[in-house]
Amino acid sequence: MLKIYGADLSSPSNKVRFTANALRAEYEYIKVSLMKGENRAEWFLKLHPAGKIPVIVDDDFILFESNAIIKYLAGKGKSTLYPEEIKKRALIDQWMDFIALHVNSAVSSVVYNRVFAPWIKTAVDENAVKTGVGFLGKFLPVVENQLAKNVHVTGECFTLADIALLAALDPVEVAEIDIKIYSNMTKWRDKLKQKDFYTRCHKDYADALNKMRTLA
Ligand SMILES: N[C@@H](CCC(=O)N[C@@H](CS)C(=O)NCC(=O)O)C(=O)O
Repeated sequence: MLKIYGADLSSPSNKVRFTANALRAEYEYIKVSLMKGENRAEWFLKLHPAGKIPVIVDDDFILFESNAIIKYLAGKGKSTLYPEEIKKRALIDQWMDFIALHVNSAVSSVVYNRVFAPWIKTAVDENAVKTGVGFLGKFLPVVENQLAKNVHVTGECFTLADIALLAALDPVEVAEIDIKIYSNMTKWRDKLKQKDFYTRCHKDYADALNKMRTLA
């Protein structure tokens, strides 16, 4: 059976689980504790030489990088989440790259410095927060404009690009990033958060974080 190695508070891991759920794929979810350094253990470094989650193992096939993983899963299932038609696929790739490079990286940087760094008592990089918030102010309006014109990120159909954006935005409340000003994106997000693929695996980011805080 497909194995997904990840963690509840990892957006890329959740992205993989959202996709597997949307595809109705059976899988085993194996939690890897970054706090305990399990990602640096010898057994895990055999799966990912840089010690990062998520990773999947599908029989004897090992794959890391969440976008590569979700494309593989959707491709294997011949799903409309990632259609074979070359132009449709190119547009999904375009938005997935945009989300990874301009949205997810900025959200991650703000989350790390506003939430995780103080918690693990590491120096907070205020400049990184400022830069991250600045990038979001520049790039989220592009997504908002796209969602003002389309039901989903690439048009009418729900695709991997929607899953990628949903996962990237998951920590915004915890990191106190205000996205309510983007009404179309908020409407799109609220609707998708009701869906089975999301609710089935998702421990609300804030809940999971609070639980970890009480264990720390
Ligand atoms: N680009 C990668 C990002 C993976 C990543 O940075 N994962 C984080 C958790 S969200 C991690 O494993 N951090 C542990 C480390 O870097 O030591 C993906 O999309 O899969």
